[in-house]
Amino acid sequence: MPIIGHQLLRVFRSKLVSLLLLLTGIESVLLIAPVGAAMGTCGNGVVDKFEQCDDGNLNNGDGCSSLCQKEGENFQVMVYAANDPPPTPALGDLPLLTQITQHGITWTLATPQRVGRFVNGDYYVVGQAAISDIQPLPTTTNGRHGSMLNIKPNIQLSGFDSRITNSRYDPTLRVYPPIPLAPGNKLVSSRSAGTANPPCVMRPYDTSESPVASVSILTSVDAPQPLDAFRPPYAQGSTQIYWSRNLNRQLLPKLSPVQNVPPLSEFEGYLRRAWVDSVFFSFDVPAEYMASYGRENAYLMSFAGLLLTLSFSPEQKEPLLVYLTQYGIDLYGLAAQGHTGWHAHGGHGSGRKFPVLLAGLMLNEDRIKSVQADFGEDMQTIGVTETLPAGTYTKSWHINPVTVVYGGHMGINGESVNPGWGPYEHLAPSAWKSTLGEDYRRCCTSVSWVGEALAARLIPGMQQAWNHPQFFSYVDRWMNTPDDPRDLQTIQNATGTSYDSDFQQGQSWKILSGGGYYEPHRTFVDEMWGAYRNHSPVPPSAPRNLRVR
Ligand SMILES: [Ca+2]
Ligand SMILES: [Ca+2]
Repeated sequence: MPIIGHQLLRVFRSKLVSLLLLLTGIESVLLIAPVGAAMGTCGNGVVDKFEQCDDGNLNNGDGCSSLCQKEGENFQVMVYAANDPPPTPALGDLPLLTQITQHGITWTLATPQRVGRFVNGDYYVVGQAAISDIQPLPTTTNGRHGSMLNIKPNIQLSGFDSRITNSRYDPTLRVYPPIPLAPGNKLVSSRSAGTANPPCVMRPYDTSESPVASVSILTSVDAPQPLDAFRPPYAQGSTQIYWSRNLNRQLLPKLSPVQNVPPLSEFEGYLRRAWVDSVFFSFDVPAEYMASYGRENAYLMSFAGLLLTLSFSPEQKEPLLVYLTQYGIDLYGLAAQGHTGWHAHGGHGSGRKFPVLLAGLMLNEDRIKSVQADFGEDMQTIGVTETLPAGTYTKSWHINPVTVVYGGHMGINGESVNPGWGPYEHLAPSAWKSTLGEDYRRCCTSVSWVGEALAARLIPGMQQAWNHPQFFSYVDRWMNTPDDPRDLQTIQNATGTSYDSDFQQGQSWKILSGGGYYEPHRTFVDEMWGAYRNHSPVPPSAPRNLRVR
């Protein structure tokens, strides 16, 4: 009975509000929008299903919105289920706003607009709108705080900030108020760093190359969205909207934690804001929260991906799951619109395939699962069919009949770019044209892949969807086959380069253990590997056929 009573009260209040607005002539749209039909219990003072808060009123701007969602940065990611789907707000239920502020960026609307939020908290406006002001204001003189209307895939240029290096800044990509928005438009607005660029995420004593601090995205849609709608990708032309009710959360394992488990909140913090990832080399990434290098990107995916395999409750996992899925949707949106991907180039191309496949699996979307794009992990892990030619260098990790080699600095086709930038591990070190590949194999790729490969093994279906078994074989080889000292000595004798224990096989974290890298919980991935990979049967790692020269 109380529920019915509340609903009646809610309907009464809504009609009263409608009537008052109608009488005062403020809001004619309410004539066609059944107020409160979908959100019947908001305003009854009780936090009901689908509500983040309920302050007993339908006012906006007091911390709890007319949709009973927490306002501003307090917005809460909720678990929505397909068998009990969330409502789609009526147009008149959405807050009518003239200003939207997110992550330090404020958009002012020329006229009041109906404003909703996607499941991750990002904002949308319904229908045509005009942005009359942005703060901080995009500057015309020195090129700070740039906004772009939609991101054109694969042009490798950015309009965010004139200090973006390597000729990747293009002022013609910038837009300035007044900016008209029509459904399908995504206004990607940035806030520039001050005189000093922010420190790197997961590499705190280095400064990011990107002068961009943070990015917020305002999307225009043609109608109010259900409460569980993901933001459509920021890539120009992408309009697909997925729903979090369809997330296959039951696929995620519920493993017992290991000793050093990072807090979910840390990785939610990195991933909550939009990861804009179109320009290769990360020259324009929002550096306050996004990794500035593929290695750190893959490390971050490793930590976050493995966190999702642990025995947190669905409610605890949901924010991180939603943020990671949104990143995967955004990356897929770029690839689907012609972005060629994140190719092998040292460690720069790592860390993108995992979030795309996670999104595909979680949303059971075949198009995403079969994404076509370059990924560093796949270009840098190459299967080798033995038997090796006579006289070929043989390392202790060779296991007949099939093994894998590192693909080199630019992967399988690297030799065509620069001598020594392709596969080299099948050659004796004395025949290596460069140690560049080996340097980056040890410093900047293998170590960061361990966690994402393990997470992909642990999430049912992901290893299959990855569709590149060489990656998994390679990571097994890296982790389960310690460097043979004789190999290291041979490399040193031939090239003059020695690799100390921070750069050796069998671990994922020693590079993190000093020199300004990520310190807390650095052994998490290795502990997870020990608990959940070493227990599985692995190929024999016993040295055989050692040293032919
Ligand atoms: Ca309520
Ligand atoms: Ca309120």
